[in-house]
Amino acid sequence: MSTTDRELRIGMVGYAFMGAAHSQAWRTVNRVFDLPARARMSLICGRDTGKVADAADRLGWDAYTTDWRDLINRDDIDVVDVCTPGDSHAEIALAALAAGKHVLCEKPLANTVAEARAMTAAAETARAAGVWSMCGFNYRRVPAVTMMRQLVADGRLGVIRHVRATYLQDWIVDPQFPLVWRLQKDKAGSGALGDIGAHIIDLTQFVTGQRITGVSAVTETFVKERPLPAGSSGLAATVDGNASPTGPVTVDDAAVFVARLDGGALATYEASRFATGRKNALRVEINGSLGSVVFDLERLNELEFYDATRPGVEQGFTRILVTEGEHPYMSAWWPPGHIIGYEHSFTHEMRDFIEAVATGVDPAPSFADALQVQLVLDAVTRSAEVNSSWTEVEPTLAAVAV
Ligand code: SOE
Repeated sequence: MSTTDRELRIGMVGYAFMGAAHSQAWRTVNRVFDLPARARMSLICGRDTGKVADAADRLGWDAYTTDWRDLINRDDIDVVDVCTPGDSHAEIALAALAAGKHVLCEKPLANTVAEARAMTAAAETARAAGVWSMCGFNYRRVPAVTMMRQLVADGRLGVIRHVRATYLQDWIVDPQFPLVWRLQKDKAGSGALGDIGAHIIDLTQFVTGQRITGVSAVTETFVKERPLPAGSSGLAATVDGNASPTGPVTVDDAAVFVARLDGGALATYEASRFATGRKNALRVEINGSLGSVVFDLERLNELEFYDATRPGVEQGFTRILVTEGEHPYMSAWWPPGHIIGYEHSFTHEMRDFIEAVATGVDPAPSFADALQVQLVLDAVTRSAEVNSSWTEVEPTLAAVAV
């Protein structure tokens, strides 16, 4: 393993789901990959003293603080890892870049295009001083997804005609599920669109090398009022002057859109939190003139590949088990066939971030790449608001059997 004594001292803000996933990756990355620097889990930050102290102990951080500005101002922190809800990404990342800290920021980059533009401009300025930044679209780092990109880049699919992407969850199907931060626009920026739609936007652009140039979209909020979480403050909607135990959902529950990509492909996207039975179901299919490839997160060690250049009698979708040593990232893990999981994508993300920062090259996806995703999110939201392309179906006069 690595013999380097060079350290990158990490300060992470946030300790919930993404904080835990990033902590696992920071703990593991130097034990698996030989890198020019070692990540030191120096400081974790969270607002609640008791909870962040517990997180420091449980997740393996040297120390903790409740003030992210303290974290940023310390001379013994080199990297700021932003794992907070989207409403604080810009403030924290801008301050960290100004303080000369490298930044890894969770997706989506920001809650608005304006914030994303400011973060991208600050990242451009910081880059000139050798300060690097990256946005954490982790699914790019699933070996099968990286291999998907290689198949397209190598021309194995020919001209890309279709992109078909869905990201489906069902954790808020119950109308009694409380009004958590992900369901509040001022905290999350958007709902399923920005949370999981951002992933399939980034992933499909990464795999095809094409960018989305236009969209036509519909969004829906199926459950418009939800119980307030226990201990909510400031959220209590009042009804006739009396505190109401519910509050308004201010984000989309589902977003569906068609898109054109700049290489000519036609694409469909669906991001929903109401796909009952689908827990974290991300699926992307790319159809080209010479073949097709399918990635399914529930079988993340595999790709389905259709090679239309094979003799007709041999044609059919084949299953590629992406666990060989020559597959992306896999030589660092186990022998062929010993599969990896969701959390490995974060370890690969930290691997690439550490190598880029330690060798002084731009990590990908950059804030500029993430800004492009933000621009697509914004276009989808604006399209859904006006949706001028929406054509009503003429109602029939008589009831018809459907
Ligand atoms: C939403 O529940 C979520 O946690 C996303 O925020 C993550 O980005 C995704 O990887 C899993 O689902």
